[in-house]
Amino acid sequence: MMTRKKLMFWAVLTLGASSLVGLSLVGCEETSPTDCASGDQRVCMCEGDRTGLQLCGIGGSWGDCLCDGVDAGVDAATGADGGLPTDAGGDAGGPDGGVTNPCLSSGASHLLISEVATQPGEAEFLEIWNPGTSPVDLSDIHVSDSAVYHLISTGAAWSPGGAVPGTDFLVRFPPGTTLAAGAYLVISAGTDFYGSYASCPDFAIGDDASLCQGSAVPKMVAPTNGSLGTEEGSMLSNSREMLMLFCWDGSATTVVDVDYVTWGDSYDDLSRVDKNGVAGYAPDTPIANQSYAPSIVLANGDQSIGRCNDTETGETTTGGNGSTGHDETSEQMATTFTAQGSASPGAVNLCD
Ligand SMILES: [Ca+2]
Ligand SMILES: [Ca+2]
Ligand SMILES: [Ca+2]
Ligand SMILES: [Ca+2]
Repeated sequence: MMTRKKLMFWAVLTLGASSLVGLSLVGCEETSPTDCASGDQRVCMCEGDRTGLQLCGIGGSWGDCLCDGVDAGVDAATGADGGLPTDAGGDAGGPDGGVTNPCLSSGASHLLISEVATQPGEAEFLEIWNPGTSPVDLSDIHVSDSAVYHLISTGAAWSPGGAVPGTDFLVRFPPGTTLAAGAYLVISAGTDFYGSYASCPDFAIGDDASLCQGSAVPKMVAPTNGSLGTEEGSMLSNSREMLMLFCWDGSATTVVDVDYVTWGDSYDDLSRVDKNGVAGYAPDTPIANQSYAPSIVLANGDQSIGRCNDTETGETTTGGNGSTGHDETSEQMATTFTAQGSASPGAVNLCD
């Protein structure tokens, strides 16, 4: 299914290839009427047949074309000025590298993986937290437990490796999903969420229909070359695993890391990621050097692992693959995640 954004992307690219060159549309100050939804983005043409990015503003009007991340000028029709986007770094061309990846300037950096339950199988879930003071649009936000999640931007077919790929997943939020300031969101990966927590999750992964108190639980979306997984109750490995929350706009050649957690001391190259040597990325922290969250020990009364606050202790803030240049794989997860005696899906962690 093509999203509205993708349709626009292709429509404008097609137009650009056939008719924009030589028509004095350098800068492409868009004067078309209100035909978009606030927050939509599309490619526009800049001088020298390069592409820029155009954002739909409040009221449904396309704003100015941003070329090299810089407003190309004042809109001739409206007199409005599109302003300058913030370059969050990470692109290749100095202050701005040409087409601005919207993931680099979104509020995605304010999202955290806040709690994970790996066992028993019926109780598996992951929780996402927006600790910021503004709502965050989750339309381009993906989550995966696969160390090769980044291959989605290359168009590679889903191939997470390992013996049982049905226990791995790469999913995105349904377009238009937002997470309010301070809010939590729960994705069930188990077989009996209500039976475990007496509440319903916000979303579910896995290929089976999921009901909670008689109502269908919305599924996360499996993008092209992604997967919902097929092994509910065995999606989140008890012993060693990773979760990467990441942003991809569906067209950029690289993805942007948002938050990451790995657990288990007996790691392997499927349970921790290092994009060292992968084109377009900075090296991550070598997997042998990555700090890791504790595993749940049921015999100790553990129900989940979770964050007690939003401080990403030890995380390198520059030169990484994150949305604001952070190296998400450098966080001291042994410090920031602790075993929780009471899971709190959808609510602030008790940190008991
Ligand atoms: Ca498990
Ligand atoms: Ca898994
Ligand atoms: Ca982090
Ligand atoms: Ca919680």
